[in-house]
Amino acid sequence: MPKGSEAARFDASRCHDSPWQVHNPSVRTKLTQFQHDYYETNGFAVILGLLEPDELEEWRATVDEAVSQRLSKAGAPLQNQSDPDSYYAQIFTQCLRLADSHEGLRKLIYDPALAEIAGSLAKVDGIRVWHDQALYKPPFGNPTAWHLDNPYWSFDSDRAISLWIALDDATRDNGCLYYLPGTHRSAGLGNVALGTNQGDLFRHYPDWLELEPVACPCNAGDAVLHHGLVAHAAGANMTNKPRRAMTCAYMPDGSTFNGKQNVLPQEYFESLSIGDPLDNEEINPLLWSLHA
Ligand SMILES: O=C(O)CCC(=O)C(=O)O
Ligand SMILES: [Fe+2]
Repeated sequence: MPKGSEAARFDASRCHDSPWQVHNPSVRTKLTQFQHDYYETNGFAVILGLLEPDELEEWRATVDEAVSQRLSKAGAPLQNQSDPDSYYAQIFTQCLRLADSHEGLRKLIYDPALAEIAGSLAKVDGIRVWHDQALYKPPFGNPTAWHLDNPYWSFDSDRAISLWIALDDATRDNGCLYYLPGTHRSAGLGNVALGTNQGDLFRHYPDWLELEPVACPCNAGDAVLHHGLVAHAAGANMTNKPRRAMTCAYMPDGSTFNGKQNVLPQEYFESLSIGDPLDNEEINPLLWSLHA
């Protein structure tokens, strides 16, 4: 069981016996005990080689197409490019819930194998999709400030989890992810909007200033999973090429409604009362269940 600062270091050793590496694509839903223990302790875990080269090509082509479609529709909701010159629009091109409108992407995102990976790492009985999102950091794009994910969303859980798949190599130069290990265990409701100050989150959590951030550089086709309450960020893109990533945020079946609208359609939002369980099969389908 990895412990303390030793556990926190992410060492992307790509040797054949690396505990982060997928060895056999047909059993990639079974992560190593090391990955499970590391996630429990630190709130994030890496899967090297999640996508095979031909799968990576399919993901790239499908996500690129879905993003172009979304951006080509004037005034389309669930994207952040209405003012492309704003600081926020230059952190990343963010397109949410692409699986709703792009069938090819829906097939990729609704893959029960991915949900099983998320559900087994999170140690829950059932996993529902919260939202997918493409996050393309543009050339010379702004950094992604330190933040937590779950406090943005409409349902609360201490076991929400996100899957972040690198479609390009993500490096310290172009905006790889960074984590503050173990913060999922001390996080509260305090959070920040993604703004121009990288460190605003630490106003809520001054004790976290003592923690050493862990960088997670990874290759295209690798994936990182993180707990909905672990503090994370991404660096600026100092290169002249985009850093593309496709993500899916998952919530445990039965997570509880907290009154925030976030990405919920108006009618469904208005029908909910605080404390209601996440159980809407149409909007947040159950993608994997331990007992299925
Ligand atoms: O890709 C990024 O820059 C940030 C990703 C992130 O915050 C997330 O996936 O929750
Ligand atoms: Fe995030």
